[in-house]
Amino acid sequence: MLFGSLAGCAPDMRCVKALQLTLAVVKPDAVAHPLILEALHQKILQNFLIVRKKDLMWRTEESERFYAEHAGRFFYQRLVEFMSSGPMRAYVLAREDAITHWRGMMGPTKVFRARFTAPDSLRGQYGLTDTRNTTHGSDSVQSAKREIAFFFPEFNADEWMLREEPRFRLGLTEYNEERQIHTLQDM
Ligand code: 3AN
Repeated sequence: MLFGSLAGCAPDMRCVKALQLTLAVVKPDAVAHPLILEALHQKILQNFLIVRKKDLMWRTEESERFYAEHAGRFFYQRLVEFMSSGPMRAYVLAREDAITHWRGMMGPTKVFRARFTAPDSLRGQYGLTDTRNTTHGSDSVQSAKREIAFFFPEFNADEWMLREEPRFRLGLTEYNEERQIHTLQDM
């Protein structure tokens, strides 16, 4: 199943195994359309606990730094310009298998392939081109750590795992409508 409740968790969001964090980004092509942005937020909410959320816009330098590993590839310049062309939304998401689940929800990088092989995926539904492909997601534990720190330098993931993860895992959270994130219930 592509979308659903949190794996390993009861319907009330209590989970057995430790939660994992990932970085999810809604790219400028999707943020430009409020209805798509809202649909993506609702899908995220059905599948993850939202630990942090931030609306932001990059300068070219940040875009170049984030995608440095792709420097020299034919799509690099296009990618860098696109990612600094308009507002984005970044999330720190939690769930037991956060990295692979979000990658699965996104679907293949290439939109043509996404439309045919994973039509219900986010890129299959909303992707415009191979560059303007709606969302980004970390592809490993190491990249999640690096990318979360890149977008949320003020967020200490180790500290969160130590102090908040146990209570998030137990479902002791509530969704804050105003901030659009999950927060710990008052003790
Ligand atoms: P993914 O985002 O699926 O992990 P990566 O890391 O290979 O894919 O590529 C990073 C970004 O570079 C993609 N999200 C996409 O915007 C862009 N990109 C990758 N491959 C291509 C391509 N063949 N043509 C145009 N843009 C591409």
